[in-house]
Amino acid sequence: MEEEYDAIVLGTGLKECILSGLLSVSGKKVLHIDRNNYYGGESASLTPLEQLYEKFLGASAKPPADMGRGRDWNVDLIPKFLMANGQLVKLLIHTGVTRYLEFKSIEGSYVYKGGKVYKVPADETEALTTSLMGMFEKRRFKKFLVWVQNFDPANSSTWDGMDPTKTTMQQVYEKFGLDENTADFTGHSLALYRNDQYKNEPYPPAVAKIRLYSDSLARYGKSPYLYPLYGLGELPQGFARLSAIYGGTYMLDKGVDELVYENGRIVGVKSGGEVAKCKQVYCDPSYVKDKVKKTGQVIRAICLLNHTIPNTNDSQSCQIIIPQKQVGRHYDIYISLVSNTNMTAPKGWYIAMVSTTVETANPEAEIIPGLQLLGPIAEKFVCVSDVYEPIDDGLESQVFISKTYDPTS
Ligand SMILES: *[C@@H]1O[C@H](CO)[C@@H](O)[C@H](O)[C@H]1NC(C)=O
Ligand SMILES: *[C@@H]1O[C@H](CO)[C@@H](O)[C@H](O)[C@H]1NC(C)=O
Ligand SMILES: *[C@@H]1O[C@H](CO)[C@@H](O)[C@H](O)[C@H]1NC(C)=O
Ligand SMILES: CC(=O)N[C@H]1CO[C@H](CO)[C@@H](O)[C@@H]1O
Repeated sequence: MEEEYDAIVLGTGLKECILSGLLSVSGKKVLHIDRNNYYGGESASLTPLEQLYEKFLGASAKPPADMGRGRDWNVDLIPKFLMANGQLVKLLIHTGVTRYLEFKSIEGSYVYKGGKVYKVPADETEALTTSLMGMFEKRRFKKFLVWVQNFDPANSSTWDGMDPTKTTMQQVYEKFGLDENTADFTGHSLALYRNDQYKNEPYPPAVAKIRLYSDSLARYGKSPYLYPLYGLGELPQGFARLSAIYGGTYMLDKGVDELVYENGRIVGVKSGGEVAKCKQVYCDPSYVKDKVKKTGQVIRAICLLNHTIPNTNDSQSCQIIIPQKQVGRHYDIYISLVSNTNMTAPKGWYIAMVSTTVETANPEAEIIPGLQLLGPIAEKFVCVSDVYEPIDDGLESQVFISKTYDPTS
């Protein structure tokens, strides 16, 4: 380890692997280390199924025989869907990582209102046929969607008299006469905000997020979301391969003793008694406990089902968002479902995830509204994890730390 690296990346979570891929492509000399002997860190996909049982229920726990072959399962610890027209997909195409992966479209996008599950209406046709709203509200919502589609920050005649620098999103809802339920599903299941703060801010970012949703939907039809075959864990590996092609070095199963600083600035990483020199470090919070603060907790329940989720038109994969207000909370509850269509479970089996930001001392009770939508659950694995973020921006030390994954799907 005599040479000096431009950057050392610690941890092989998705964010870290994207970084090392991009750094390598831009000509930087990168060393990538992970203490685990597998890719993905906290966001790994576990396979075979036996690994999931061992992790949550102990070394002697075994899945029942009717769950099929263990290696037909790829269970994401932190499942995430990709917006078809979003930044990550653009990055995958731009870097050519799409060569190593195959994606499928998620079949449905749903939202919870007043105890029931509804398909999310995202274009003008769907707006007019949805049972989510009454007849007059549908027309107002359609007018709103048309305005969103035409909005151009550079052309004041598309503003409809609403100054983008001064008008809040709440005022936009009021201008179109949209009621609180419509605002609720627009903000949470189209714009994907996690709470209601955006309502008091100027509207252009919210409009851009709604546009992203409908443009993504327009690309594939059934939902705006994509998901890799064999699970999200394929993504970090795709970026790792990219990095390797451009000369990046990967070392798995290698512990990190400490980060070495001179005058408050990073100069190397010590591992196995040796120091590898570097100019920068990029890492997840678990490698730098002294430079992060805990900001909350996330609860996630991985649920194995032998059926699709009721009221989702038998969708083989889908997302359901439960907006906070619908169940008297501050943060939304997210449900995702993947299955055999995505090569993550044997035929006839489904993997659902229910997740949210913890708000009380009894997190398991908080996800009950989500669990109740799933129907009978064959097996449930629950985990509550701490959320960390860096205490500074890293410019001085040149140690750049990512945030823990949020509960969104
Ligand atoms: C501005 O928007 C109006 C209304 O949509 C449109 O007719 C006009 O062509 C646009 N002007 C420019 C310069 O894009
Ligand atoms: C699903 O599992 C339940 C038991 O949890 C069982 O009663 C039912 O028959 C199973 N359904 C199918 C389609 O296998
Ligand atoms: C339900 O799914 C079927 C088959 O995929 C599709 O033809 C139909 O339009 C869907 N119905 C609704 C209400 O989405
Ligand atoms: C690309 C791919 O492997 N698609 C499979 C997804 O699952 C469906 C349904 O089980 C299969 O028919 C496809 O071949």
